[in-house]
Amino acid sequence: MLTRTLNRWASRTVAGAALALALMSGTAAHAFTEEHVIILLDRSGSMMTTRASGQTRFADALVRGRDFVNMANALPRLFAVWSFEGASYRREQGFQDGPTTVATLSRLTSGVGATPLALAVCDAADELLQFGPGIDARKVVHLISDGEENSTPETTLCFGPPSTTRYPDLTEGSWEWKVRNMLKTGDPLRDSPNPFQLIFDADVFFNHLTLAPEPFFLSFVQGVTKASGGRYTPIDDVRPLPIPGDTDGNGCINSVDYRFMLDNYGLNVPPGSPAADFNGDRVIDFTDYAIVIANLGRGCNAVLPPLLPVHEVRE
Ligand SMILES: [Ca+2]
Ligand SMILES: [Ca+2]
Repeated sequence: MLTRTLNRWASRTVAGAALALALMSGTAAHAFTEEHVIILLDRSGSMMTTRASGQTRFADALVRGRDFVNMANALPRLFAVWSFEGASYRREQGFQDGPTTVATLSRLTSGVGATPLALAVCDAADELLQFGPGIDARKVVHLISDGEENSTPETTLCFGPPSTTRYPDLTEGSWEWKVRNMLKTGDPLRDSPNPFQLIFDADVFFNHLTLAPEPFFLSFVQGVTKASGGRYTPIDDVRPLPIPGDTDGNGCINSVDYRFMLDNYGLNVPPGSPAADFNGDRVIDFTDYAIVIANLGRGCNAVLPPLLPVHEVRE
């Protein structure tokens, strides 16, 4: 299997070179006609941790996934859904439209195993690079996870020891170095000064009391999402789940959020506030307007349940 994988990597070098030329010509950046996304959902055992809201991380991860799919977007999108747990990942759904994806996300259940995060991210990146040749698509790995890599098989290309140094100075050969390279160049063993070929989004559930996942992991995810033009959303177990359109983070989408978005309307970020740029494309425009309108009223009239102690599951 490794040999086959290696051959596939080698054969892609030509395609990678062609894409690099397209990027350097300066045409690809503004020529996107579609967006292709793989939603990468962590099913490892620790996702059964109960958050202060009373929901498990996994249940809230599904809400985040559905909110992401339902969010207004400037480009038409196709989504695939993969989940990972134990020693591998599952393709839950191939590239489909939004409603199909929401239905898929609603039927998933959590597992009990460890976290093959590096394997899942690298193979999702590989699949995205090969999907839809000839389409100028923005390609996005959208990770929803609580964990650090700990079970990628040794026989796979993105296996490696943890980096001993913090992002951006990643140890050569570490799994973080390979994942970063893969998202950047399509080759886990090759870095490049050129822009990332793929965008990396990450929702990361964490516990600020136990500092899990560890700060090295969070700074890695934050660094790579930012460098690739993606979005990083840390989700503390004791805080309400973020809702698209919430400019002040109080868990309720109301006229305050609407007015704040209008005050920033038409601006690039900066000087516009990133809090009003709900889709993270560095401009506050009709897409952000549509997002706040679609979510108006969410979380506002609820009598919030008392916060429960977090019941952490380690895996
Ligand atoms: Ca609000
Ligand atoms: Ca925006």
